[in-house]
Amino acid sequence: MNKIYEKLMRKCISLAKHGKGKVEPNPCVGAIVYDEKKEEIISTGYHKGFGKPHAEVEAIKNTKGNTKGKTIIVNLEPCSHFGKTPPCADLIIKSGFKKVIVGMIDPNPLVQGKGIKKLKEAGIEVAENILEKDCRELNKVFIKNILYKKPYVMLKTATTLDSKITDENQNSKWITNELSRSCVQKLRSSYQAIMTGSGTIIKDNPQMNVRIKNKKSPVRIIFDPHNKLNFNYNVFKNDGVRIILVNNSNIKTPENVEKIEFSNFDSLFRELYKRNIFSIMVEAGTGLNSMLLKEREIDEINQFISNKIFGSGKPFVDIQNKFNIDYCIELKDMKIEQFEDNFLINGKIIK
Ligand code: AOF
Ligand code: ZN
Repeated sequence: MNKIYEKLMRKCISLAKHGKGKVEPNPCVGAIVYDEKKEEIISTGYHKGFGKPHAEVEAIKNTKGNTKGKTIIVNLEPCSHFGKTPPCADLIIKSGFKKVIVGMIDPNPLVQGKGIKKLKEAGIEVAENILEKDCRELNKVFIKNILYKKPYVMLKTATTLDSKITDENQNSKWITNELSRSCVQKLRSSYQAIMTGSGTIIKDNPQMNVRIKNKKSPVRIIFDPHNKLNFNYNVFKNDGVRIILVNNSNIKTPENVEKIEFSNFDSLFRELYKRNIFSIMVEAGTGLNSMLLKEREIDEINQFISNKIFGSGKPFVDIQNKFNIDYCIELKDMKIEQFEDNFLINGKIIK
């Protein structure tokens, strides 16, 4: 039976993904009503937008009352609280479901197991943690947001085999190949914001936009606490994209630029979350990368590795005298992908 549930959970995850970019800071959720006897799907639904009905409500509405004795599959534990909408667990009980298949527990402190408890107490059979890893991956941003009230932060870097991001003369163009670079564009479009430091802007004058048709460019967060930049750099161009400058001077910013003061990264990220920034991709140089890694503010790394060795130059991270083999940054769930002669290494930071 678990194989069928896994297949249906996979479908739930794809349904849930339709809500990406519209539900935040809520999770992406999909639901399927299934007839075990007939082995067929009766209806599907997903959470379509923030404040809108939950996935279960949508799927149940689409059954037109055919729910008695049926099974419902959801990638997130049905909620038990009154939020913008009433508890889904109550609706499931009232609808006469026999079984509920759940992908993962809702980390929201208002729910956290209470939905499942409610269902079980009503005599409903519950299967938990079906494809849990995939469900957690789908909602990694929501999990970070709800537990820490901070954005999910992914660091992307492109290095040589010896982990350099520039050569001795600070040249960093064309470290990785074209395929890797188009993957970076895709990655950028899947994050709400992109963050870089003044060093990178002075060196490369990047645009930090997404050059894929019909894809929105992310919010630009510019880390310049010591006011080294001026507003002529490409990143400040008024192209309709939100720009947030982290700067401690009292300079007057153009009207398209918001300003935040910097004291430490923990409060910076809390402030960004308060300003509705839920996920950030960091594309920066050694300085900002190192500070963020040292402060353990990074959740995930994507390191593109090229088929070159510089032998000298700047590494993507350099935290002198801080870490050693007994106290180092460790990653889990490591993955690798190949782009011709380049590789992409991906992993999550163990906190
Ligand atoms: C579900 N199914 O489809 C979603 C859930 O403000 P509300 O009422 O929309 O509640 C938001 C919270 O409900 C959210 O933080 C998460 O815990 C849960 N989201 N739960 O059963 C859904 N989107
Ligand atoms: Zn709900």
